[in-house]
Amino acid sequence: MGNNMDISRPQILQLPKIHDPRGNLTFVEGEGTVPFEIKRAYWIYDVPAAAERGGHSHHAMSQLLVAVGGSFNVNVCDGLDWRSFTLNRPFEGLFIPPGFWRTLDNFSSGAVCLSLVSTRYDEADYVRDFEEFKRLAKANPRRL
Ligand code: T46
Repeated sequence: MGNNMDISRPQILQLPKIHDPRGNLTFVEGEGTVPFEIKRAYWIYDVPAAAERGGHSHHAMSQLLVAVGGSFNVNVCDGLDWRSFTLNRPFEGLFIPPGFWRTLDNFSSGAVCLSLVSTRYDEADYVRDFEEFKRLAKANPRRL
């Protein structure tokens, strides 16, 4: 992780990759690799091709999303603008700080989305209403 990383913006992080003729290996090691302490991991899989996940923002949670298999898109909104990231490399992660709406779609067959996050699961941390999200984003602007 670069020391001059702007942790207020979503961005792709290059993760360590150990090349090996037996197969490659990537790891994440605490705050040395991601800009937050990892408190939880979950993964999303068996997603039908037309399905969409996400559709919310978080008050406090930071996360790193990795396509450990296959590919999918992550569409991020700051309340005004949208930006889409295609995740398809197991050695890249999309860092998303709090305060950004996200949807995930266009999952390939067999895609697996690993999510490393900074908080324990807490439904109160979710903003699941897009109009409420836009009101919050206007009051506390964040930029893509
Ligand atoms: C996010 C995107 C990328 C739990 O009980 N524990 C957990 O750690 C999680 C993540 C979910 N759940 C329960 C809550 C719901 O009853 O699992 C159910 C599905 O969760 P949700 O509809 O929030 O799933 P997604 O794929 O829309 O969103 C998830 C994360 O919740 C979210 O933080 O950023 O993946």
